[in-house]
Amino acid sequence: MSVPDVKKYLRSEAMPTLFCTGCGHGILLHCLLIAIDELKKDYDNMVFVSGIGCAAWIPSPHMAADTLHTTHGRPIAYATGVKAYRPDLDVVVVSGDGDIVSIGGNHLIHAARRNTDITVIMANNKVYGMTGGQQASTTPHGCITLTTPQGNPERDFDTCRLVLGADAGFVARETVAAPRNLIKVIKAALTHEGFAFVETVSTCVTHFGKMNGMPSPEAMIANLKEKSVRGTGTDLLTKPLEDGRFYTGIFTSGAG
Ligand SMILES: Cc1ncc(C[n+]2csc(CCOP(=O)(O)OP(=O)(O)O)c2C)c(N)n1
Ligand code: SF4
Ligand SMILES: [Mg+2]
Repeated sequence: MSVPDVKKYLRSEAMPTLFCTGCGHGILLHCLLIAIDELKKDYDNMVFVSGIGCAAWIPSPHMAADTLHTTHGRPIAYATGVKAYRPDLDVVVVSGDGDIVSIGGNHLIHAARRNTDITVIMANNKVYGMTGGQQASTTPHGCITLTTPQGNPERDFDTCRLVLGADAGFVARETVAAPRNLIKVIKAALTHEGFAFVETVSTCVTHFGKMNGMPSPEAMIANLKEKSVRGTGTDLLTKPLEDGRFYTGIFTSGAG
């Protein structure tokens, strides 16, 4: 299998990436660029919007494109403004779970409800990575974080289910342990007309993995492979799995 050379999409002065060794955000960046290349997208017609956090660094500073590095929790609001003013542009939000569904959850559900024609790629590393690994609304029940040393007493959001409940037309989840599938999902999202949501599961190696039995990037990848269960159809999301397992795939790609 040949892999496209994506260096032309990157700012060489920003490489190597700012991420910790083995962080899945780098894999997501690579997969996004391959998807753009394989679709032969006009890079000059695309705008990438992020908030604040490690994941928010995926577009900026790494991508040699028009990028908006905005405020924590608000990338979807900025992206909505860009799309409203310039509907001809392809607007893609790439940011963290904290940005998109914790502090930014309100913008997420309303963009889904309105069927705003943007693609939202949420890098779900299960914590607020940049600030030291605090518990987020995506931290699974029982997991140890900086702020839940006895284990998280709360349950986490299933963000795919949340946006589906707000009538999102395209909803998918994939992990960084399945890059070829992740590329396919991103390609499908980028070609979907209307609101498209992709959750990319990629646990934070530094702040989540080490506290929850995944001390290395290899252990994180092995865990994601073990826990992800492939499937399609929206009814999957109403049947949560046990033992930390979760569904991956395109759950819906109909009209929003
Ligand atoms: C309004 C506001 N609240 C809090 C912060 C502090 N802050 C910066 S990054 C961040 C966490 C980012 O988490 P996430 O979006 O999940 O990205 P990650 O670093 O995990 O990839 C927080 C809480 C901030 N910059 N602005
Ligand atoms: S702190 Fe976590 S999310 Fe941030 S770069 Fe390191 S491994 Fe990635
Ligand atoms: Mg996060």
